[in-house]
Amino acid sequence: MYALHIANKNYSSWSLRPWVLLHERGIAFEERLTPFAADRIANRAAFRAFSPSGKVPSLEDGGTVVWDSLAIAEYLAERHPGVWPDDSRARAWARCAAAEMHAGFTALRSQCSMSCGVRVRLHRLDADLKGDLERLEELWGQGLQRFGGPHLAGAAFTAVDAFFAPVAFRIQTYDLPLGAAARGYAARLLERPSLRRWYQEALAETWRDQPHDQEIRGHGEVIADLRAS
Ligand SMILES: N[C@@H](CCC(=O)N[C@@H](CS)C(=O)NCC(=O)O)C(=O)O
Repeated sequence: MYALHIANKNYSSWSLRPWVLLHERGIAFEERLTPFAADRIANRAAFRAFSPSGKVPSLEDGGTVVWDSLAIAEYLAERHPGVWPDDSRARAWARCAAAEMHAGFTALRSQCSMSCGVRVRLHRLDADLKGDLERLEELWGQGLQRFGGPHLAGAAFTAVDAFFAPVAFRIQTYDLPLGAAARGYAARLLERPSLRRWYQEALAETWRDQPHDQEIRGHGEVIADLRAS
């Protein structure tokens, strides 16, 4: 059976991508969660026990280790149906959109760090963040319209939806100003049993990661904390 190494569900946006993809495709796996250590050097050393980059997620399949979320999606796609859309036009679009998320949206990722269980009022929406939100809205609108929804590349949940699942949590945490179509898609994602489960497990965590929390406080005011204390 696969083993998926992840970190804290509250904070680890990269971990969420393959975790939700495995759940949604009904692929059996064992979850191995290692919480972030406050000391980043110690953290890297601890994570290197199961991931050559010292980062999560990392998937183990017998003697094979796959240590990047996009590489994990491709590894799974070689072994299981439905990871990417069946239609080749939808598949090309989905791969581009997932790769754009993987390599881009840097203002969204850095200014709206994932923390599922808190609610934050941002100090400002700077031009970079506005630009990312505009692009997000354009991209999601295009996918939903072109492939008919309710998922980004058609009727089925595929890897591209998994790549944007952390953005749905960010929209909820930061109440990001987006139009009805984008907000509706994010809400639909968060209603899925897999993401509800991730959310409940994130809320139950009592670990706090100072570097993440500090980053969040640098960009906004925490107005609610719904996590277990
Ligand atoms: N490109 C990698 C990024 C992985 C990543 O940055 N993971 C974060 C967790 S959300 C991490 O392990 N950070 C620990 C560190 O940088 O020390 C992927 O897609 O898997």
